[in-house]
Amino acid sequence: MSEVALKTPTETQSGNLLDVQEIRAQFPILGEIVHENTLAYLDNGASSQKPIAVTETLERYYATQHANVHRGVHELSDRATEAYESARKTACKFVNANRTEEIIFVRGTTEGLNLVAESYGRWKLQPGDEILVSEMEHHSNIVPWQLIAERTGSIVRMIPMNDNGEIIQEDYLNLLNDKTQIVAITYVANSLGTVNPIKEMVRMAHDAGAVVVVDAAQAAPHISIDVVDLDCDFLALSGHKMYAPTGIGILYGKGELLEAMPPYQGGGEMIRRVSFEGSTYADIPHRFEAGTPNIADAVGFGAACQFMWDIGIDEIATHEKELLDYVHKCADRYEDIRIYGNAKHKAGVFAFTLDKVHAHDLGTVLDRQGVAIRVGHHCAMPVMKHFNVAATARASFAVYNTYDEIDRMFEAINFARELFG
Ligand code: C6P
Repeated sequence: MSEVALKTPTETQSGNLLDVQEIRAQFPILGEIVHENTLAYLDNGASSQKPIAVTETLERYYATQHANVHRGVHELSDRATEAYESARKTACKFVNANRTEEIIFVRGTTEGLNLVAESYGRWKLQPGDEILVSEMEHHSNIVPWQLIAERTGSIVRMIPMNDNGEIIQEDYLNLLNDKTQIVAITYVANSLGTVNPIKEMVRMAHDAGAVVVVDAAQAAPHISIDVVDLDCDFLALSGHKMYAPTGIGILYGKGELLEAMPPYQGGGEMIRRVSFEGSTYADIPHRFEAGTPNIADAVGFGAACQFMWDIGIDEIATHEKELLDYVHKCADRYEDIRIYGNAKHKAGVFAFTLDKVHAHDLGTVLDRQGVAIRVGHHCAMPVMKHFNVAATARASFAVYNTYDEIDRMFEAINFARELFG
């Protein structure tokens, strides 16, 4: 154990811009007792908890506004349509898109990425074309590309990363060529926390004539997203990781691309005219929203964006950066902790293994102490392969987490060390 001077939690917190206790009071679930301990919820990368502002919005929506959207001539249908379309405007502002039509409500990042692969990919890809996907992607940003590659005769190529968990930019540049049609990259890697230089990577892809699809699932809770500044062509994110309900997310696409793309699914809402001679399709965004959408959770998504704005996304990022610095400093004291993901720019995630204790055993011991983390391959098997490990433990942070919870995690790790050591 090396000597590292740690800031005490109190000192660190006093320097904070946030009143974390006041924020915690907005999340009743954080007071839950788990195995006779107060919950320390450090599994936000999997899904964050929901503030009262979001749950009350859902209750109000169902109590006073609900009907189907875009269909009825009655007052409630108007209210529901107004609430749903107003959520789209909020989502548009959240990613700083130019036009609300560029925002498609989807179930989450997975559906957003599949939509792009199925619609844009099926339309554009020819045999021999190449799709570049980084080694640190979540399976959601690998498998849809493999599926469409199989059907179109195109090829998925991996952009490698180094042992710090950073994309090797030289290799990326070398892989780009005139056959590259699509580059699919994550903004923040869920298994490592790496923040990728998206703007620069988009510029390089565009120089090669490729479009860029950004997986922003782990970025949206931590980083202010600006699709105009990034100049990405598509960007997908999940509401449930950024304080919104489950089952809702957004896909941003550049208007001129979405307008030219074929529909993804057929059904109500997405058509202009239907006949047995053939059908024509609605304008964007409705062309890509077949069937009754997830109205209530879209409205909840809008409330979650407002929740984050009320705190300030930069303030959230600063607080989480302090937590991340703190957890790294704590871990440095132990020689038996190996950290995965030492990129220069990181957000939200601390992934590690403990010598002599399997990640799953560690997760179970921590759970008995009330500390919730995630263990496993994190749907990023290529990352596990890179580091030659079957599973890691991962603590992932949200705005309501505290230094005290990190201390509790290390106390629980000490306990596991004693049990298994
Ligand atoms: N990662 C995690 O614990 P969905 O399931 O569609 O909301 O998100 C999929 C997804 C896509 N990309 C990244 C970078 C992600 O982290 C995730 C979800 C969770 O890390 C569940 S595996």
